[in-house]
Amino acid sequence: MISKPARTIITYGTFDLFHVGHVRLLQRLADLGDRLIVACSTVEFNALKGKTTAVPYADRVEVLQACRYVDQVIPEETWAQKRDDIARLGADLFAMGDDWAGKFDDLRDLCDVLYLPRKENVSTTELKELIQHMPEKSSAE
Ligand code: C2G
Repeated sequence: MISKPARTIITYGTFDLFHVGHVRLLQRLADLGDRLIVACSTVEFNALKGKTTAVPYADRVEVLQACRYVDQVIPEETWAQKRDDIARLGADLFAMGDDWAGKFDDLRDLCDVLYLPRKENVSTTELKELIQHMPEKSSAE
């Protein structure tokens, strides 16, 4: 019986303050293939994106590695590495949340490209806002 070749999926992101929006995306991506690779943005690359992170890079990598849907985590250090990553890792599908819709269509000569609807009402930015305005102690205490 000839087994069908494993379908490899790759996605990129900061994954700061790992939350259910990230989980849902990774879960849906894992359902689309056999191997999910996540490229996690380094602190230096986030600086290029104009982003600061609350969680250190090594911790964001460890959290992603602990996620049941993720098979491999690699560093994301440049915008341009995607083409090399896709070729080197044999990715069949590049996918992101749809806040990036259209931004990576140039990769379509290398692999399928998919943008999935973001999970509503949760983002790292919103979490940071919430945390900053939380009372020190709950009124019940
Ligand atoms: N995401 C989502 N739903 C949310 C929040 C995020 O589906 N509520 C998705 C984003 O669309 C992205 C992934 O989760 O595909 C990671 O989000 P970020 O950590 O914010 O990644 P970002 O800073 O957008 O970096 O080269 C690509 C960049 O590195 C993407």
